[in-house]
Amino acid sequence: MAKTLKEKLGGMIPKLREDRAKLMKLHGAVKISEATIAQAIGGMRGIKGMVCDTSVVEPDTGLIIRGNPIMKIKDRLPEEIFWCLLIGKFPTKDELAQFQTELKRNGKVPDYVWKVLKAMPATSHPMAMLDTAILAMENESAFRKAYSKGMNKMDYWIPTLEDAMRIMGTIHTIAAGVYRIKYHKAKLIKPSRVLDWAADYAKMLGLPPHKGETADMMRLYLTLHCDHEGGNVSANTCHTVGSALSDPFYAVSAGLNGLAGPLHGLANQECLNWILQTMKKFKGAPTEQQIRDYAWETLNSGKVIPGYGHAVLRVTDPRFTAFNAFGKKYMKDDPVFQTVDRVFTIVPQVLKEHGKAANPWPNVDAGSGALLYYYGLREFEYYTVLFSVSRSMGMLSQQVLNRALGTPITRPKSVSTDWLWAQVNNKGRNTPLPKK
Ligand code: HAX
Repeated sequence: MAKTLKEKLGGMIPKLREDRAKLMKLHGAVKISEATIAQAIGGMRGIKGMVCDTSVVEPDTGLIIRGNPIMKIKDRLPEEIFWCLLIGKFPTKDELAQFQTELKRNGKVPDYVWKVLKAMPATSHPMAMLDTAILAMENESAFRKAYSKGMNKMDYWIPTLEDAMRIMGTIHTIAAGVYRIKYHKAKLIKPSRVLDWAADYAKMLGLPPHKGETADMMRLYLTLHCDHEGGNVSANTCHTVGSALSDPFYAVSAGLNGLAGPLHGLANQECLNWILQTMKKFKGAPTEQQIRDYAWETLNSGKVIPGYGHAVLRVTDPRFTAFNAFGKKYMKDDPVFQTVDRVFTIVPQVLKEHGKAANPWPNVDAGSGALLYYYGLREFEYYTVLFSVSRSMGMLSQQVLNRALGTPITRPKSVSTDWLWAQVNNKGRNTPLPKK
């Protein structure tokens, strides 16, 4: 019989702990980063001050999951990706089958969660609904129960993994329920006993199957958004909240609240909105010149062009490339997809001329909306929920590993503006302080 995820992880943890302890003891004083005033004011961009082993994002290559560039593993199932995020290798066929069965065993959404969702105002944003549902489910937390009974630190990862399985087992069902409740799509569709995670999600949303293409698109979507190292807003928030030993329901809900911001995950709803506005303005798929004009109009009105730019990447996001290739294969004549593709040829030039964005290239959010729209998911306010279902894999795997390694509570040092001025003057600059 294949090993379970818990058995596999349990077997790895002693060595992970030993290696971490050795690194701390022998090399803890090695300097890895310095911070400037610009970085302290500018969102700590580029300061290396946390550890994340599930994935790395390099400016010139994009997302790498446990050593695998995302383009090489884009056709893997999301369940395989979750396993790999945690274990560092892909599961065997038997391990995968067992893991999928275990996820289904964790798939019951408590009735009170549906009641909470149905009680929310009709105008609630789908992200507020999803995050509320995850938080409401905190009542199920195995970590909280074990902690309040008294638990050895060495065992923290065990109920954390149980909570992770519970969240992974239910989040797609909850997310589909959010969609059907929010957009009045008749009754909820129950999870299947046989479908994989992504195909089941597509089915529970009630999307037409398009001869299996919708499920394929969903697998790709959930695989590509799975993780993006540790410093982005959602991962970092989840990490910080979890570091206080708040259980995964608290931490993931908090991380997802960060994902709901327009500079982060909400950009995908903003992106399709921008594309559709362009099409509306020019009555159909716009020409290159029309896109150029509209891009300048957006920039000149002090707004950002959603889906372009990145805090770390300095090339076209490979995840955008993967979505674009899927679109070219299945919907090359679709006007929304054609507009996305045309925008890709124009907007980077415009952003370069504009001269502000450090990265003029598209990020993951620039392309995904056109695919969702094509397969019938037209409520683009909902798109960040799909992103969240996927990103829960990264947040949860990071949290389980952090509990296994005993990562301490996060507590960076903040400084006051006066202190910054004092540093400037201590360096012999003697700049007069601004008047208060
Ligand atoms: N359109 C217009 N201006 C842009 C821009 C864009 N797409 N991207 C960056 N800029 C501007 C910034 O607003 C900033 O202007 P100010 O100096 O006036 O403040 C300047 O260029 C420098 O910013 P940067 O260093 O290039 O970018 P940041 O690291 O500060 O921010 C963002 C990265 C992703 C937030 C930014 O590029 C942006 O706002 N993009 C549009 C929104 C978006 O697509 N977000 C999704 C990102 C991917 C993600 O996290 N998904 O979840």
